[in-house]
Amino acid sequence: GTRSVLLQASSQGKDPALEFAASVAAGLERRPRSLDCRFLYDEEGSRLYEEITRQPEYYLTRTEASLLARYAVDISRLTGPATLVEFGSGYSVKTDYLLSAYEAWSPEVSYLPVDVSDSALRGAICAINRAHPAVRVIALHGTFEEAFALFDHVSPILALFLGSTVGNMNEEESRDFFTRVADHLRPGDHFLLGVDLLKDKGLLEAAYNDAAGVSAAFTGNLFVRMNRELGSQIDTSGLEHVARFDAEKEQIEIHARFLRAQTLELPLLQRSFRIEAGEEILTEISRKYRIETLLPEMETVGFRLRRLFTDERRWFALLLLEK
Ligand code: AVJ
Repeated sequence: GTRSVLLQASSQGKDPALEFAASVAAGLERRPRSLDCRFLYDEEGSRLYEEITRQPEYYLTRTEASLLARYAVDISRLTGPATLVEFGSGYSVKTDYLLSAYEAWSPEVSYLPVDVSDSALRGAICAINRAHPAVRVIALHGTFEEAFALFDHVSPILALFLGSTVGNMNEEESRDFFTRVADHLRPGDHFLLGVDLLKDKGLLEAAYNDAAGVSAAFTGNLFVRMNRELGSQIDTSGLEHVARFDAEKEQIEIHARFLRAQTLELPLLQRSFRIEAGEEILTEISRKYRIETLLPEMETVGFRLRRLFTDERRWFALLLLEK
């Protein structure tokens, strides 16, 4: 609709392929080797993740969606009218419940989704224009960091960080991120945070190793993307998806294991990397949370809890926080 816009964040001047190559090179120089999970979300990766969310083993999205369906109206009453700013919005499927609830205050809700996938943002704009014609969508294609500039122009805000996306960040990264969110909100603004809770290892590992193989395809797609965009010349049939729960770190760790030795080329940087047979490259972590440790962390950075919503099995939690 004419009320919606898609903004491209500051990437002007930078060459995306060169930035991608530099990130891959930095990751392959690290020990253990790892890649930035942000690059999992090209058009095909965003589509595959959406397919993961529909797998029977992947309880996260379904559980969070049922919490939002049940509590969206309560959340909107607790915050009052607000502009919704969503970090890592993807296709904005779950946001639908919140948009409906906030439309009760006034149909002219503003919604600012922020994502690194512009295909997902385009999909979200189409779906929202259809389902919520009065909602004004101002989509930002960029990183979370680039989104903070928007905060100064909007008030009051309900910032959304759903789906346990925070689980992709390590402890230090998430503390920095929460601090940045708190610093950019004003007193009376809110932050709705969705987190996957610590649970039985079998259930966790099943969620990241679905029988249909969609999780494996999602991991493999990162290398397909590298071949296409960077000319990395990886034989992707020689890769295996490995996801296991580290009980001590309380996180799922996802790797691509190289079944055979290969050389990964980065012609843009004129570099190549030897990967040994059996070597594993970390593509993502997915941290699992305890309310009793997360809440004090949120309080330390300047939030107070308005309400905690969780399901009967205590698999997933939504924290409604106030600045
Ligand atoms: C999008 C980060 C929430 O960690 O559960 C799912 C990503 N990767 N299966 C998660 C993911 C493989 C997902 N998050």
